[in-house]
Amino acid sequence: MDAIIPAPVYVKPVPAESFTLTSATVVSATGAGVPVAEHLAAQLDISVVEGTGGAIALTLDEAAVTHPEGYRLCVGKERVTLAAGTPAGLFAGVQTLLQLHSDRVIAGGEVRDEPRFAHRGAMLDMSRHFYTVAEVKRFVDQLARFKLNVLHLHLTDDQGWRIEIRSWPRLATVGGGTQVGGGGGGYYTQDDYRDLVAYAAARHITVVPEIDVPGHTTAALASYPELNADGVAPAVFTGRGDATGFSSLATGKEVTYRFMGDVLREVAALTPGEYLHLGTDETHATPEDERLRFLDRVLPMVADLGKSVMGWHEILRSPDPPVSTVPQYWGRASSDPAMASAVARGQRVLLSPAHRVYLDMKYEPGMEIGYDWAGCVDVADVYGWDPGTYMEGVPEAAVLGIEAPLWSETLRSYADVEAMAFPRLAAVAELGWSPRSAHDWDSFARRLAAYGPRWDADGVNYHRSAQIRWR
Ligand code: TNX
Repeated sequence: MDAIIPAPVYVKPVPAESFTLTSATVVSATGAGVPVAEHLAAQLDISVVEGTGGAIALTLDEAAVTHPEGYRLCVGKERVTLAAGTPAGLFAGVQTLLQLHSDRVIAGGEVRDEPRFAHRGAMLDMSRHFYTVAEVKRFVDQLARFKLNVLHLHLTDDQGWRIEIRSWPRLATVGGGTQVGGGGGGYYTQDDYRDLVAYAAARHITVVPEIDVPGHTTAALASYPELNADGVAPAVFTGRGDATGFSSLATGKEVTYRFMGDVLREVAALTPGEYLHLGTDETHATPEDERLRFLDRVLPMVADLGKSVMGWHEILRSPDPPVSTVPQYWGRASSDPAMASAVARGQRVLLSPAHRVYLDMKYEPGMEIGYDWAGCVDVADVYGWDPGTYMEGVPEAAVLGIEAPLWSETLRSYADVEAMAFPRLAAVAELGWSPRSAHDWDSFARRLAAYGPRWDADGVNYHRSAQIRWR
């Protein structure tokens, strides 16, 4: 009961009331609760009945909670009851229940819980190194355990275009043909992507696809000469691109807008979530006046598709973006006038300060993988800030949430993804979910150490940070 990550709002352990699973234990649910019950049943190797009579009973009841993702969990000797107002709330409660379970015993007591921020995300960069659908699903499974609810996919960059666009097929077949270091590469067909989105949705995780424009576009430029200002396609790019921001779509050509319209339409049609991410970072190769004109034409395309825009915080350098536009702050300053004025005009923001949550930074000097341009970022650095007070002029109510990006230039395999993501994402999850009053490094470090065996059991290649006393 006292080891849950992220820490719940309220926990009352009653060890004498622990519940023991037997071969007869069933989980019950009705209506939209049934898929959540099935998820739990698969994890505990028990069965589901429709109705209200299971020894483990899941109930949809809006009156039981004060937040759409909230839940109440009571574990007694005879019965386990979990109530929430939505399937997402039940799913969050199920994650808590699973953390209370060990060796067929569910620790007794009561939990009441709800999230602090709406957006609790991680980003995977499959452009610099490609990850298979199976690998991304594995990652999704691990996000779900910590109540993370957004997966941002960095689908395009200089080194690779990773999503099939039927009206521009060479993007995937040419632009997706390689990656950092050469060879390899790959792309998701539209069916692959749909499958991934559905898999995430079943775990109450929303996919935010990123099409990074107008810079970071060599893969597109190599696929179609007409997208280049000089009409000549460059070679595909397999370097790390440490001097980033060297490519640009031809923002002065009409074909570029036909391209953007087609790509955004196809991606929007595949994406149930509210947001499309347009990147817009490091556009050093795009003249600023052309960049503004480009955004002035492209932002309304997203609105016309019924979606809202996310972008790296450089998106704030655009003429009057819709108030729904969410800038993702990746700087290291605690004050940025553009962010404060965005908030003043009603925009909400996503926080990803690089020295706190960039998962491609090394944990400590001397690691083989990772960058250190934002410094080394060990678990205590990830844990040691408050998104609600981090930025001047950005009060907690303006913070949509936090997100930890994992850029892939230096990564060699999916095993490296796990080492960089875990345990740091557990700290991100606690910052995103738990009330500030629960924030306590010593408690978190102890709970994290206790979590290690669960990662071992899942076969997760987590990094044994020296800051934690792993068992
Ligand atoms: C900066 S953060 C980038 C990425 C790189 C990353 C490496 C951002 C919006 N752009 O293109 O992969 O640094 O840490």
